[in-house]
Amino acid sequence: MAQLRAIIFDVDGTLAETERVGHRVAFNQAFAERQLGWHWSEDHYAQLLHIGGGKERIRHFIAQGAAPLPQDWQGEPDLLRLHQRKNQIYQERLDQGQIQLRPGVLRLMQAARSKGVQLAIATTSSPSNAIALIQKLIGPEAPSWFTVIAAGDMVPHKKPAPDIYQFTLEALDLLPQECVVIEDSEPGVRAARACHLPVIATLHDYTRGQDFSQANWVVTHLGEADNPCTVLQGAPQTLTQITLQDCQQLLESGAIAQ
Ligand code: XBP
Ligand code: MG
Repeated sequence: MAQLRAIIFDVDGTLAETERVGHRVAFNQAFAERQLGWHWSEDHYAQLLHIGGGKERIRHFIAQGAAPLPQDWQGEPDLLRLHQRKNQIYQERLDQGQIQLRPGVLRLMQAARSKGVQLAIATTSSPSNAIALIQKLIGPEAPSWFTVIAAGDMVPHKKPAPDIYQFTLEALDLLPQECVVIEDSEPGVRAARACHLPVIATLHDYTRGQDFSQANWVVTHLGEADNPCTVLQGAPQTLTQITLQDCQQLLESGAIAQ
């Protein structure tokens, strides 16, 4: 019988709602400092989130042709500087306490640790952003909770490509049927399912309209005793919190074969 050995967490949107008040605001501040005259509204950013990776998102925005480029724009070196500055601002916002963990995330991580179930991270964002978020929102020593922190440019292609989940599985040295993935976005779900990993999607305002038909279970969030989640797809309707037993039940339901 399939035994749960690891829970693999996405970061942005899954551990915390980082995009709206974190990355998006930081992108806009970096654009303003460089006097680019660009601004990503909440609605526009929701569309741009289909492009995984901050550098890739800026490249896509420029390629669309709607972004005026200044005369002194030096192409890729400027883009990389802009992205680096965005990440500095993002990490400052984390330090200022602008971003919090989503319900149930810490509870499920602590339960996994107490039962010897490994934890891993598979994110499109950079390793430094992922580690900064974990240290700030969980604790300075918390990166050591994770057997693998797979992030950003460690792989050639970002979500929805399967690369980051393939990398994580190989680093864990586990089979898909021994793991459960927690995601928040359609590209993330597609990436994990392409590796035959079972996926629980936790929605939020930015991703609610996306296509989650490939996710095994869809819930509003992971749930707490005093803040129950609502089941939107797949899981037993009575479920109010995602526990280790629920993750085990998902594996036993044969999710990977679907
Ligand atoms: C979400 C992303 C990231 C962030 C920005 O990643 O697509 O690109 O928006 O991060 P995930 P970077 O949900 O996989 O955690 O600018 O560092 O790419
Ligand atoms: Mg995400």
